[in-house]
Amino acid sequence: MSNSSHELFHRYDGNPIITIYDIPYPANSVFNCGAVSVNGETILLMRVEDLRGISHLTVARSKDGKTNWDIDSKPTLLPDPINYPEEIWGIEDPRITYLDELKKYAITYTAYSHGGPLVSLAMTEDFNSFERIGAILPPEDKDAALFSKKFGNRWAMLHRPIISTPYSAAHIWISFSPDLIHWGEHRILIRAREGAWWDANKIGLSPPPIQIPEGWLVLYHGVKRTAGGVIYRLGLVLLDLEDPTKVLRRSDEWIFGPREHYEKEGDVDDVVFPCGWIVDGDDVRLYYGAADSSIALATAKLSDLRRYILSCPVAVTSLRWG
Ligand code: BMA
Repeated sequence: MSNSSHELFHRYDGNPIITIYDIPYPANSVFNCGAVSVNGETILLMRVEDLRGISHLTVARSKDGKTNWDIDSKPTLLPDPINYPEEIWGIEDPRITYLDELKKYAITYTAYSHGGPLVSLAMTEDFNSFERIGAILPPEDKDAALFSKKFGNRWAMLHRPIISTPYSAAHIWISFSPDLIHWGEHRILIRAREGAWWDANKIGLSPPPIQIPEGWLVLYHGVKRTAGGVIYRLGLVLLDLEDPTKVLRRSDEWIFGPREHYEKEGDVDDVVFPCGWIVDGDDVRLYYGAADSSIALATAKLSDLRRYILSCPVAVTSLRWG
């Protein structure tokens, strides 16, 4: 029942829910994961970094989405650099969107190529077998997720080209496609702020946008550069339901940021990095990588998120090309 950004998400008491000690084979870390509910079972598609520093994806399943995780005994989806050379340095940070029209789950993930990170796509019906579509956006680009339905006859995707120079910043873009493979109509959608803001200079999409009666709810991360390193925090945006190129609202304050020890200390300190959230009635479960070292859970009420985003300022900046 809160209008305060500080109380929207509550950390689960049993955090972190999955650590490297839960992975049944040798690896360095487990963190950023996509999340979906399939027939009432929670499925996490987790980024696992191996002992070479190269990441792959592994599935974890749980009945209640909190405990008793059943983790695949070996990597579920390995990079395939023979057939997909852009995966030479691993696959990372999956976001999962169910496409009702195709009756398939679309997984957008980062492939780490010789040319830098880029956006790749794979499809699955069961999280056992996967159909790779391959690279869909060239480097440098990451933090991509699909909307769950078409607008007119085109799919839409949010993503973050990195193109950051002394004169430009890393913003969230939107692009459209007739077939999920060929993407165009690229435009800047949500701009990084400037100066001392928590989301100055570099932002990126976190989990896929979710449809609510008021529009599309977007959770994004802002990366603040400080003398002590960077801090990853989260904010909310509302996009128009019919026309997602329109930003309606944006939170000024971050709504969630590193606070507990497992978020503040790890392979990369001060990071909360969600790639998945599951809506179950009025309950929202947010699964996030903590300090690039473990997976944690925070919960919120969808009604509180809706009330909060509608209390946020109307977006005033020009949406097209800054
Ligand atoms: C981002 C991504 C994430 C990672 C974060 C913090 O650029 O690479 O996978 O969690 O940095 O290191």
